[in-house]
Amino acid sequence: MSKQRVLSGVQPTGNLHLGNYLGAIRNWVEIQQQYDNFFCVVDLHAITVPHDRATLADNTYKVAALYLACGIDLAYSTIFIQSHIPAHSELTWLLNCITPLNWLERMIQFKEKALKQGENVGVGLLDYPVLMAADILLYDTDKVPVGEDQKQHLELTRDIAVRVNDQFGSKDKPVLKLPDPLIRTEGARVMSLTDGTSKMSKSDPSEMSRINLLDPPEAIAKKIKRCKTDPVKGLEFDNPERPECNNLLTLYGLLSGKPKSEVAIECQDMGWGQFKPLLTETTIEALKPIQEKYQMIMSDRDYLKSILRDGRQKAEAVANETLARVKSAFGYSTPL
Ligand code: AQP
Repeated sequence: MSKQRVLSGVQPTGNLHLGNYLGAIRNWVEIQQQYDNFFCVVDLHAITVPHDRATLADNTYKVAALYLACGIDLAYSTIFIQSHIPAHSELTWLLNCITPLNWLERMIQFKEKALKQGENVGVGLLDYPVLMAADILLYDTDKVPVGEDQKQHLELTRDIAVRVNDQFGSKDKPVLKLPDPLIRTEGARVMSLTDGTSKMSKSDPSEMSRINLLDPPEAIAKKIKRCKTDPVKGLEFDNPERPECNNLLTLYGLLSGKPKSEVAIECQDMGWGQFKPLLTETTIEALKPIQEKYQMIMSDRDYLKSILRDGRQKAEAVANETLARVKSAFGYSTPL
């Protein structure tokens, strides 16, 4: 029996942080042996908010290098760059034409990001989830490992696929495969260091709100030293009055590899003065091997480019086949 297909990606919109790692990439690494995996750097998504043309290409390579540094293994996984495969944009157009506008206007991420951009909000930001649906559906994906913030977009992807199948397929011959989200409970939502009620995010204007995977030890120490806490003695999980406490304990558990029950007992009598150095040391140690491997990969750009070239060829073959199937179902003639 062939393996089920997994697809996921990260935008090259800035420095990848612990949320991207614990909510997404680390889970990809853990499950990769069981699946046939496609991991893309979603650089078409990166221009849905104002971007810097001088850094886009470089950031894209850096994210690909981080995938490898975090443990993505080419024996099980294909890594490629989204914009190198035109089928992503073409399927987006076809899906746009069958997606009701009000489905997109309902998306929480659109509402949140549109608020920040005011009058300048672009059509691309509204259309982001359709591009994401195209990314997923092109690969006949079975499972999409993402953080909890992407759950609504996954539901929309399924709704779009159902609509295509209803309009252009038949019960025994669906056009598109319906994917399922794969969301871990622990690490699904890593919160900001400066506000335990909002998610850690690349676009937060405050650098102090996140720990980046490539932060040097001094920066990690400074961010944890200054992160928001509370005046209560003793540390505990799951107290809604103490969101920062829950987040920092969760980070400690995930980065140390200790189960929640063990962390709860270890930290129950600690004050912040004792806990913060422990979290600092654990974070630095957890990120060290990733940072070392990243430097090695980035010192050989030709090797990285050859991986991405191979990845493109493999991914493009699958994507083009699906695109042809959808175009035929929509009633298009085959190219002459
Ligand atoms: N705080 C988070 N906790 C858990 N998972 C997270 N992810 C992002 N933030 C957290 C997961 O990382 C993957 C890639 O995300 P993305 O870069 O494509 O876009 P995003 O979700 O919008 O991430 P950011 O950091 O918040 O970027 P900006 O600020 O540019 O929007 C996804 O699987 C996501 O769930």
